[in-house]
Amino acid sequence: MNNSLPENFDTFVDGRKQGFIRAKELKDSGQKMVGMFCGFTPFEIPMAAKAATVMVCGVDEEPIQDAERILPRNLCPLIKSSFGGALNDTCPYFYFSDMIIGETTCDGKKKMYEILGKFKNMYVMHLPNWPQLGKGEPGYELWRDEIIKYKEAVESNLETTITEDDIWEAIRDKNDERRITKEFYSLAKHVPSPFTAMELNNVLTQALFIFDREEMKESIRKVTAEGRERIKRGEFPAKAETPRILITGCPTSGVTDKIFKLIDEVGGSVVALELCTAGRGNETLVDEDTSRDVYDVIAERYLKVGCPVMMYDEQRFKVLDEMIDEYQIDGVIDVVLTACNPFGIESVRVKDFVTNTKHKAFMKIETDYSKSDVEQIRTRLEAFIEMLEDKAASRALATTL
Ligand code: BJ8
Repeated sequence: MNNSLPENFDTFVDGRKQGFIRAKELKDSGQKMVGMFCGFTPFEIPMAAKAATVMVCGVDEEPIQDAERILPRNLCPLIKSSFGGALNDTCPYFYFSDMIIGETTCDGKKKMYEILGKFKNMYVMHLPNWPQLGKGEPGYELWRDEIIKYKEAVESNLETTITEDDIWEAIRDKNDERRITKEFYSLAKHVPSPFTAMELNNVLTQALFIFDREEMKESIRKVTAEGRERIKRGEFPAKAETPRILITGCPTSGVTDKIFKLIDEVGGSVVALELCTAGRGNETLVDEDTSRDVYDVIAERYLKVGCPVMMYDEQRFKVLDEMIDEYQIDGVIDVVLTACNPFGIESVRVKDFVTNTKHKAFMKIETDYSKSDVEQIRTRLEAFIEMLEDKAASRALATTL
């Protein structure tokens, strides 16, 4: 297949950087912007206030040095990079955000927010780390109340009023985006996948920086159409017998080149992402039944984000289970950012599930935002892909018989 990047996919290359100009234009036009860190904070609330939402998680190595003047060095790079970008105003998204929403997920973020809140306008949502989270349980009621308090904080910070109708409209809009996004990445179920790892990842991570919602959805529809065309024409970046990889673990936007680019280079095919940008954040919708309580439908849906920062969470394993089967996965790579306790500790369980329940190959990559381990990771990935080749060939043969 022709390796030059088709125009439709080009929209998503460097989308985060291109978004700087878009964010400035948006602010110049008088629209508000809300910075967010996490898939647990309901996007629908700032959207209902007609504000743009932007992910402010740091993805660059440069701000880390500044962050380490205040934060401990032995902290996850995502936290340090985010903090450094906010500290020196080198991250335009922090600079343009009218308010920042944090959440009590991991200890590192929680404690960083305490300091960040001294120089940025922050609101922190409290997540319930309780074993029982069904409706009527104290944990559930706490979470529903938190969503109402969050709505009130957005209203007072953005000096606006949010009606229930505004929230229902935002629910439909966000669900629509989730459906369109899932339609895109589900094309990778095809054997072989019509996308390279970088294409798949770029669309899923960079679409978030197109703030005009209709433009964003249209751009995703275009790459979905391009994917369908490739399948129809039989033009694929990989072969049926290329090892099919699922990526799980910590957010990967700061390590894209070490994971997605390298897997493309060493001859694997990334077809599924159990990450916040795909399986973890898109598989469940908010119930659109307007006869129900609007805060209940949001509370319910956001408790289904399968992330190890929550205790007693089974959702991540349910999604992993389904994705491994549906995407015909040969091997799972668990990416753990240095010093991330929730994902680091849960990696033991993920390995056990992948190898002993699903009988698939497993590899853990522990890394940070530096470039020092690129060649070491390349060598490990080469060996992993090579190890999978025979099994992948048998899998491909079995599906053609
Ligand atoms: S829903 S994945 S965005 S918490 S910052 S836990 S890497 S030590 S990010 Fe996340 Fe929400 Fe879950 Fe998604 Fe570890 Fe670093 Fe903490 Fe992190």
